Amino acid sequence: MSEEANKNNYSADSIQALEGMEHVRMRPSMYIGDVGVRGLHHLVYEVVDNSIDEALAGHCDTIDVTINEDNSITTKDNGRGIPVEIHKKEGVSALEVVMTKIGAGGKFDKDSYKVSGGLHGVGVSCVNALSDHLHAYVHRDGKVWEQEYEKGKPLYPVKSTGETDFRGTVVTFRPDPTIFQQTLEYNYDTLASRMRELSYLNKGITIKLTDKRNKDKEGNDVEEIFHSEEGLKEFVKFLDASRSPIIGDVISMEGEKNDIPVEVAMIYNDSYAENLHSYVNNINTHEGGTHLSGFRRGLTSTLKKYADASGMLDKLKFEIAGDDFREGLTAIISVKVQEPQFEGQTKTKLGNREVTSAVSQAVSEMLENYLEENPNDAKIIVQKVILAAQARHAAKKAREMVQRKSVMSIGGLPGKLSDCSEQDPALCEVFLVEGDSAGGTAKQGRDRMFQAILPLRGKILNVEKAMHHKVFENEEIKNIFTALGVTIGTEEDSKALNLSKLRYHKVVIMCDADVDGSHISTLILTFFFRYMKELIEAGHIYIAAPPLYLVKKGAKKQYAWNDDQRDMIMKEFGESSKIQRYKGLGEMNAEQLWDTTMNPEFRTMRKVTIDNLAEADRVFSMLMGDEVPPRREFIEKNAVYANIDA
Ligand code: 0RA
Repeated sequence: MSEEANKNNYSADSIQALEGMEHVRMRPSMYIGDVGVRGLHHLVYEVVDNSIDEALAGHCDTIDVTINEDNSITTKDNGRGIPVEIHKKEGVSALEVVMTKIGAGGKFDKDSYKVSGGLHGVGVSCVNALSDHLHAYVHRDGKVWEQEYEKGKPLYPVKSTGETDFRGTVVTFRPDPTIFQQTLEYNYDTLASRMRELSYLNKGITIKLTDKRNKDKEGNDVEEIFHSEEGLKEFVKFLDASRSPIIGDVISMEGEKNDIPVEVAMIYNDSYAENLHSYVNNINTHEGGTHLSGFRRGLTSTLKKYADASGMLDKLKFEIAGDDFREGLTAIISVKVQEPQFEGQTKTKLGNREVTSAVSQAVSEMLENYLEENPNDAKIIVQKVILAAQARHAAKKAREMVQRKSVMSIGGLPGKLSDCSEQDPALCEVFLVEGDSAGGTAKQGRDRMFQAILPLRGKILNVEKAMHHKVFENEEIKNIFTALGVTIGTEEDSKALNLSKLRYHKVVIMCDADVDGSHISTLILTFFFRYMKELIEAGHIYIAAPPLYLVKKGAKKQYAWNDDQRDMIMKEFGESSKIQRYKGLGEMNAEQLWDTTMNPEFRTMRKVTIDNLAEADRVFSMLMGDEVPPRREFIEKNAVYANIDA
């Protein structure tokens, strides 16, 4: 429809708006990714992003997010309030336009500093379309304005309902159960970790999260306040709390290059892992992109120049590679880009070319200054880089050994692997089983057609604290690599895993349901997270869920996976039912293990997913790092599976 026709044809236009909203309801995944747990939480992020935009524009500093008792969500900000006057083009209140027109996005003013706006940038109208009820309150110019909607349709025109001293926007929405069929239940921790992340990425803003469904010891609503004065600098400290820094403080900078705001914070620790997290407009760019390349380029060139000039590299017999500069580095790069181009499989890779040099220049300047002013730290960093280069050479040799083995056919498979007969990897599963005896039971119990068993001996190596070549030399880890058939790229910048030869599309970690077992599954998961993240991201990693109890009465028996289930079964069976608590897989016979844990028809397995990479990184470093108390507390509180979805 042309602009001209648009102006004089409100009704046609509102029909179009309606069609837009209908389209969101018909194809919700196109707008919010999916209609499962992720999509449900995405609704909250979408609304909060609008409030963050207000904050970035300098009009808002406080955002309240409340999970109500009925799992509806209320957000409140002290921004300018969504405009309510009649929108010239549409002939209705601007509030109604913002709430019912897909793509209106909210900001009519092109010059406004809008850079946030959600992963899909779809706007609050999308949330409205996917809610069976939404109530908007605008406090503006001394008046309260309201409008309610059902499935995105206004129930009445915007009306003024009172006076107010407050200024801002309050939105309550209830996700539509006919859309979100999998679950309507909000996860407090998921929302909390996103709000914490947002508060670090946008320093100075206060975000309060309240959960009205749960009370603390005093009987008050569970509540957390997220606020960061130092932004990324604090974020890095938070992520690295369980690691030991080797330099005095977090190196940080913030500035603008070619109109692109760039913020960077980084620190070196005594681990061997590289933890880079990058954000564009507050969105975690899992797949990296031009800003990350810019960071790498700036870091490498500046450190290399410094190291060369220092003479410390003179006796080194081989070249230093880019990777060597990033061992033990934790860094966050955050840029704001007006028109971001997202590429890649999950559309989380920044494509804008101009960003590379902006970030690279900013990082170079920041680092040059720092190295100049902190010669001791500079020396420590260069020494660490040299050590990393030496270790890399050793690791390369070890890795080539693994690779040579995995290229070989059956002869190269680990002796302990009991393979399946099916050839199509899409149909095959491999169980990584704790201990040889449970391995034996699993081997008897499995369906050998499509299920393979790889027993792992005792505790596998804690990769969080091991140098790379130690990891590749480890017997159990070599077995995992060769059994799975995956290889690692050897090219600089393409350490990517080669999944094309993956021999099983389901890799199932099967451990005892006790503290030791969960520790071992965490060790295995840590290995996958650090060395085969692609397997997790592609959804190939699962955790088996063996039952905790067997309830028996006479000939009747039933398994229970938690205390509630156990109690229900006991009630059903009545007096004198007997409970057996399974302490380990070893207490089950082959048939029981098949029935409860391995048979695809009856088992429950949990697919491992990563919601929030930065948080997962922090959790793994904490669980597997040096400091015992936070680990113990975490394991006791969360039984390890904090970041694992069903
Ligand atoms: C459109 C225009 C303006 C602000 C907003 C929308 C706005 C949207 C949301 C959503 C949640 N909180 C919000 N706060 C503001 C600009 C307002 C003006 O120019 O006065």
